[in-house]
Amino acid sequence: MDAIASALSLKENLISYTDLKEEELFVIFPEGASLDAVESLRKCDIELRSYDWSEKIDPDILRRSSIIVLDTASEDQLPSYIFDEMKKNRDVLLIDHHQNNTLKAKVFNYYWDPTLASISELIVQLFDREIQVPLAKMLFLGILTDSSRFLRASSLTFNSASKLAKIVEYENVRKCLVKTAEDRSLRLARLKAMQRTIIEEIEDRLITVTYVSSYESDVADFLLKAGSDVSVVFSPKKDQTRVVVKFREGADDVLRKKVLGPLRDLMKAEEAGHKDIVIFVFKKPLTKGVIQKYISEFRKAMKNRE
Ligand SMILES: [Mn+2]
Repeated sequence: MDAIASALSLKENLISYTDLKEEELFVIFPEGASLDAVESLRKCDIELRSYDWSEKIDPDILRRSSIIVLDTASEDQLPSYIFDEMKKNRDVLLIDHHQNNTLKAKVFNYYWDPTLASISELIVQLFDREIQVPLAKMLFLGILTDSSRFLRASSLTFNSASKLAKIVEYENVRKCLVKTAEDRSLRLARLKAMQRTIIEEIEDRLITVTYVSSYESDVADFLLKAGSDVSVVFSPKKDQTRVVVKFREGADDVLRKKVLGPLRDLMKAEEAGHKDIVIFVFKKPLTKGVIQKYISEFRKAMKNRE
């Protein structure tokens, strides 16, 4: 949604502020539009088909053009003929906000700002005249989707949203967001995690330990919200096992040591993170049975440190 809104709005912008003509600008969505995006737009009374865009472009036209690539983090999101042209074309500009962007190292020019919650919020700032209602709705949806409804947001996110809220009713746009299939698997992961959660009490503090195969970070947050002081979530992946540890704000060092010490001894894994989040990456996939054994050893070790 963010990419669609940004691209269509940028085109509009370039037409109003430069001498570029409508027919000189091509909007390409190489992966098409996602079903969720189309559904959101439909609920907001916007027909994406009524806009001028395509999934492909003639490689000859591409070669003779300046290229702006929006909201794209890696080359797998692009067909190879576009990526190959991007690598060669000096007149290319990548604009992105993804934390892990591997594409920027491969192109001549980029603007990369991972503090942006969305590209849409950046594009809103480019307009200095009224934004048309359908584009305003799209940009608002782009911001809402990428910021997880303002869960990740900066002053720029709010500033742009506020500009849009003067053109379209926030409540009407919010209603256009669709529940994605992901929502269901996320809910399932949370419920499974709850079912498997064990609760330890150490000096009045509540520590929850569980395992899920995906959404471990979200599940760790969820367990904090549910009341834990520390949540420890094991997650077996194809070629590694991750353990996400999240502390409630204000957790003290004693508690940190009691939880992280035994995990370090047990996992002997690479560790990254900051104050309230620590992630261990163990370079081996573990089966559920082995993870359950690790969890019970971890419990014992925590108790022994008491
Ligand atoms: Mn985005």
